[in-house]
Amino acid sequence: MSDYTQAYTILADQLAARGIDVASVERKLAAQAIETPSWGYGDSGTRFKVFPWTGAARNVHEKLADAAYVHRLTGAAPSVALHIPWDQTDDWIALKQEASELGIRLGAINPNLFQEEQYRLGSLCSPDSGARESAVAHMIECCAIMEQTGSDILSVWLADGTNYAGQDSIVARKHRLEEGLRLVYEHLPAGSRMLVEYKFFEPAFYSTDLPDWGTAYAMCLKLGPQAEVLVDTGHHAQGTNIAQIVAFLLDEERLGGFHLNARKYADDDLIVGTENPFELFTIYTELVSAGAKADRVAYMIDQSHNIEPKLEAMLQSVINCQVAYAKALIVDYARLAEAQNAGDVLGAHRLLMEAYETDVRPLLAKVRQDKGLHPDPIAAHRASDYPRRVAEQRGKATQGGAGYPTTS
Ligand code: PSV
Ligand code: MN
Repeated sequence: MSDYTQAYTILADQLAARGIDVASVERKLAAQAIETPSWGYGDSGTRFKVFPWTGAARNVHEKLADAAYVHRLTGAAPSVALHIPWDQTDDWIALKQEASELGIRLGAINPNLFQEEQYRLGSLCSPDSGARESAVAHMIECCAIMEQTGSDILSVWLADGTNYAGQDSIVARKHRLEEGLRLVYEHLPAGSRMLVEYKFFEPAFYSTDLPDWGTAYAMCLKLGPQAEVLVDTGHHAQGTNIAQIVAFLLDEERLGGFHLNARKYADDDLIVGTENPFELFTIYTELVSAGAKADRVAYMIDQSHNIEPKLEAMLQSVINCQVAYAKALIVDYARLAEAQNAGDVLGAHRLLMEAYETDVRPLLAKVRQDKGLHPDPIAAHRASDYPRRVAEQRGKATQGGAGYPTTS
């Protein structure tokens, strides 16, 4: 959209007529920040095939450069999450400096507890004490990395579980999980948080040690105030009401953050807001309704791009989050509360839909232009020579590239 100004004027007038404080909405949109994942910039695929992408980032430096590019175009992606050891470096201070020179920050640190031989039966929950000790040591090493990078989130996801009934004691595994997380918790840098992520199945198929938000929440309560739940939107059974989980955790002040993506069948890791635009909107309405309780929430994308161009996919993800947030910001919450209290079932529903069906793109275009950005990041990207330059410099891997080789 190049000429959005007329559409913006009409929209701003309509919103003002609905009693919406447009200037306040614009300020909130200007402050929106979404962290992108280093692994989303490298080659990735399914267990069937990794299709190498010409220009995909091959190492952490190229991933930082790509993340900085996404931030330059959107003004809304100021940090990048790292996965250890995929993004291992021998000089974290230098990497932090490199990020800062590129105009971004190093964000959440994600320990990898699923790619070593020793984790065949799990990591923190494994019956093998050696595997458990390695997992704890790796997570403590990640806490030390956080001290150097200035990261304030340790993002914990375990692939732990069992494949067959009777394979291991579910209760013994629970006890090992508690013990392992407790040992790591003690090493969290001051002021930082451990975000505990759950996922209902995969790679384990019979039982998963952290299968749902309730289990993650219970672990966080046992650990202490620096532990909070991470909701990955792709980690639920079909039909789960994620907005309800979000509302509960926000109210309990234990929602630490998100891994945003879209899913249709399993943990598909697709572009957020493609399959699930309405779900994303309802999640954002809970966040907006929660007011200050949502201030601590970290918004992180967790996607792996298999057949789509990686940079454009990441830009689209950020944009889709902006759209969902903008729509949630223009809900008339006062009238909504009145309708709810009056038991006006469909009146209340229509108030939400009124916001959802509003085309907020002119509003976002205005916010971007106010920041000195192109009003349409996708158009800016398609006109940019950055993708062509990196394609020339980096070429194409001959087989599955560095980073995240397979997703499911
Ligand atoms: C697991 O599927 C997951 O969602 C976890 O968040 C990991 O950190 C991420 O993917 C990358 O492996
Ligand atoms: Mn995730």
